[in-house]
Amino acid sequence: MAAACIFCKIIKGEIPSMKLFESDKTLAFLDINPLSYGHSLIIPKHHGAKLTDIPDDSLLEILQVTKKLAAASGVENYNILQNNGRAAHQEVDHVHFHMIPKPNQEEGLGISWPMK
Ligand code: D5M
Repeated sequence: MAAACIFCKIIKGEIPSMKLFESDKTLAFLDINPLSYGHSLIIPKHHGAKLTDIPDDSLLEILQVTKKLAAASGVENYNILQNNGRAAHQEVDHVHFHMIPKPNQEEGLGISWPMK
């Protein structure tokens, strides 16, 4: 944990979030500035700024959770995005994966949160 890190504060419950999933290694919650309805962030509880700072088992669980999150929400079209470094538009220095739904007319907006 890093005392000044906003995502560590979310993990510790010191600032609020819309939690979707939590395990001992992983937390998923809604992005505060969504690019689309259901835009969520999946993060390791282990603090690290860059992808290379995160243990492989934690990265594996993040992808498993991301997959389940998309399936549980009924979203078939989505982007997974993970930014490293300022030049790559990383704003928060705690590794996070964006899951950004791309709803279309066929899917509608029948997204069910939180993930069950
Ligand atoms: O994306 C950082 C993302 O983090 C950006 O989409 C906003 C989001 N964010 C920042 N603060 C919060 C809180 N407090 N709750 C939820 N989401 C938050 P990056 O890839 O670093 O550009």
